[in-house]
Amino acid sequence: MIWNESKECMSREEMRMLQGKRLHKLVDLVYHNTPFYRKKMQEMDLTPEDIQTIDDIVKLPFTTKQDLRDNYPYGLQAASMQEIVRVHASSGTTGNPTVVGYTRHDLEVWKEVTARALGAFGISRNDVFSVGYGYGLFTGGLGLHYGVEHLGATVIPTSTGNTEKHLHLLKDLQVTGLACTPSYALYLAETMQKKGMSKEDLHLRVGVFGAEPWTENMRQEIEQKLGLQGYNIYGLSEIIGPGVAYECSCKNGSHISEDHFYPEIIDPETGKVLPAGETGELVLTTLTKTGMPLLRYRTKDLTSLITEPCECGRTNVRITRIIGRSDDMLIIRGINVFPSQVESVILEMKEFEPQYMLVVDRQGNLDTLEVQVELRKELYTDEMGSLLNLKKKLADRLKSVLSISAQVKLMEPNSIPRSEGKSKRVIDKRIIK
Ligand code: DLL
Repeated sequence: MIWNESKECMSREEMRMLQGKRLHKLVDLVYHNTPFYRKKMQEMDLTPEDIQTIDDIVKLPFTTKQDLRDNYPYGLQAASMQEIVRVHASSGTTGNPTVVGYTRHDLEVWKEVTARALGAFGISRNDVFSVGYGYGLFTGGLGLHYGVEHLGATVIPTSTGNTEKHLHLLKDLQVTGLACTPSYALYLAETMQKKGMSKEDLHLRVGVFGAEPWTENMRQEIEQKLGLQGYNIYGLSEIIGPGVAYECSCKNGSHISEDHFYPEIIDPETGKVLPAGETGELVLTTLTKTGMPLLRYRTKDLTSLITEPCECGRTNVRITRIIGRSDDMLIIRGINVFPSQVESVILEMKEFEPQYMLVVDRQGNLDTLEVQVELRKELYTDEMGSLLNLKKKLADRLKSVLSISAQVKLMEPNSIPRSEGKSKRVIDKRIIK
C-alpha cells in the first residue's frame, strides 16, 4: 500500500521544485529565529535570498551533534516554548543529552512519515501492532505509536521491560505487527523457544526493525524464527525519530521521505558532496520542521544513495543499509573494521547464535581483536577436536573478510548479555586505558 502517493511517487522535477521552495522558506525561518544559524550565515556572507533552489543547499553550513551540545538545551530551537508541545532527548555516552523540541506541526509531519513507512511494510487497519520500543525520551516508542494510530491499525503500547509478558500479549491479543530493535527480536525468539512456544502459536506477519545497524543475514534469521516479513526503518531523534527512511516490499534500500528530509552524502573527511552510489556520511536537512529545524545535519551514519527508480513505484531516493557510524568504525592495526562485517560472517555459519561481542585491546604496540561468539545449544559439545576446528573455521573466514586476524572465543549458549534496546557489541579497552 502506498500511504501518500502524491508525495511518495512525485516526478523528480516536481520533487526538486518542492524541495527548493521549502529550503528557501526554512532558511528564512532559521535566519530570523535561530541566532546560531544567523551568526553562521553572516560569517559566510549568506542571506536567505542566496538560497533559491535545492542546488543552493551546498552553500549552507553543516550542523553537528557538538553544535547541539554546545547550545544545550534549547539553543537551536526556532520556535518559542509556547509553540513546543513535546520534547525528546537522546543520551550519548558522554556530555549533555541531545534535546529536541517538537511543535504541533512537527508531530503531524512525524506521524505522517511513520504512517508512510508502515503502509510500505503492508500494515493496514486490519493489523494489531505491538510497539516494543521504549516509551519515554527515546523516540522509538511514541514515534511508532502515533504512526500506527494515524494509519488506523490497532496499537498495543507494550514498550520494553518484560519479555515474557510481551510474548503473552503477542499470543493472546493476536498481534500481527511488531516493532523493536532487531537484536530484541532475536531475544524474543530465544525466549519463545525456552518457553516451549513456537512461531505457529503467534500470528505475526510483519516486523519493523531499526534503531541499530543490522544485516541481511540477521533479517533472514529473524524472519525464519518469528515467521514474519522483516523491514528496515531508519531515523534519528535530531531529525525527528523513526520514519526518516523505510523499506518497501522490494527490500532493497530505504526510501527517504524527501519532501521533509533532504539527503546528501559527503566524504566525512573533507565534507565534499559525493555522487549517488558512493558510500559516505549521510547529511540531512529538515525541510519542513518548525521546532528545531536543522540545516545539513551530519548524522555520522555511513551509507550511499540509490537514485534509480524502484519497482514499487515510489520515486523517492533510497539509502542502502547503514554499514555503521563513522564514530563506530574501529581502526584495528590501521584497518577499518565495522561490527556489521563480523556479524554477517557469524550469521552465515549455522554453528553460531547471532550473539557476539568484539573486544579490542592493545598488547605492547599491537591492537588485538577478540571475537566472542555463542555456540548453538544443539552443537554445544565438550569434544576438543570439533571445537578447535570450528574456531579455526571462523577465524579463517573472519580473516578473509576483515583482512586482519582475530582471536575467536567460543562462548556457552546464553552467556553474552542481551539488551531490550540498542545492543552493545563492542568493548574497546584501548579507550579505557
Ligand atoms: O534510534 C530512532 C529510531 C527508533 C529509528 C526506532 C528506528 C526505529 P536515536 O536514538 O537518535 O534514534 O539513534 C539514531 O541510530 O543515527 C543510526 O546510527 C542508528 N539507527 C537508527 N535506525 C537505524 C537503522 C533512533 N534502521 C541512530 N539501521 C542513527 C541502522 C540505525 N542504524
